[in-house]
Amino acid sequence: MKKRLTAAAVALLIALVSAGCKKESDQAHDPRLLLGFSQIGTESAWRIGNTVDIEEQAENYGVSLMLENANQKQENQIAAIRRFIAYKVDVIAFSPIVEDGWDNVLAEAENAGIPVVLVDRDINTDNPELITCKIGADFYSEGVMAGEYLIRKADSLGLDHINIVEITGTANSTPMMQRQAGFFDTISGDERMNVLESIDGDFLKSRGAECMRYLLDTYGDSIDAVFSHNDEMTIGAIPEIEEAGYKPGSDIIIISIDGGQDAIDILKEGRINCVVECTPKLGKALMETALKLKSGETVDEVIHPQEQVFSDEQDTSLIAPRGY
Ligand code: GYE
Repeated sequence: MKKRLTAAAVALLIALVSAGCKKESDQAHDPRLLLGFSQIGTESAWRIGNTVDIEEQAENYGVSLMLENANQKQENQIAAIRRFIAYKVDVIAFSPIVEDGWDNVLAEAENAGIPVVLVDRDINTDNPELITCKIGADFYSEGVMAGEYLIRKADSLGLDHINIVEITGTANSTPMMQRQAGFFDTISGDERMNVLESIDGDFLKSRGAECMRYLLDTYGDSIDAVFSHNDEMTIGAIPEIEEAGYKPGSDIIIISIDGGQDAIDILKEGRINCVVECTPKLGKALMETALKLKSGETVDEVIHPQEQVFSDEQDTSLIAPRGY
């Protein structure tokens, strides 16, 4: 009897201990998807809007987000991706500041069995298998839309010659290369269009101002149009044009890309003529893709958001608040 009671007590003890252990380990294991995201930096309203959207959508979808800001440096992005691998995240996402130089770190992610999603920008690689999905705008089409607007504007003003200056985004970045290619391909068939110079403004407001000052000093009166690859550089350039004694929007045609609230407000004032939209709201598609990857579902290789053109051809007072 004594022996049987002892055995029952031991069995009960084992059951209690193992139930306790199970509970503890359940608590330690977070069933939520763990997503590592390396953001480029904070260079523009677009970028800040993109970060906020990704944070909000992670919250909405119950995704646990490890967010790292690279402060405009590729080496910081590479280090962040290595930390995500060491941390064994479920999915890695990043917005590559430039296209080249990612193969080694992405091979490390592949060896660790972690899928990688590109957000916003693209990379240049000999091994496209390193990337499972690309979520971002069609930058070439944005350049085309900017060029088409300029052609329509030349038609409506009856201009027979347009001297253009281009302030470009970060060299070797996807939006810089594709916006330029789309724009050039569109205007090159039009004999009225002449590009005086393309200059690197690095997507920064301060550089936009510096570039514009230089362009005005160099070409003065002969500038008819500015094509700027983002709102920040446009917003930097406009006061320089005004200080030099010209009216942006009438003396000089101003075309921008992004469509943040500040640029839209300037469009409404008539000091910008055209803003091609580039939406930073990529968070929903990112969360849905990451969740599918975690559960082993197939995902779309490329996801492009829908984009539009805002310009002085429409009633700009009807443009809804932009949210970034
Ligand atoms: O246009 C610019 C930003 O990659 C689409 O980067 C993005 C660009 C955007 O800083 O404002």
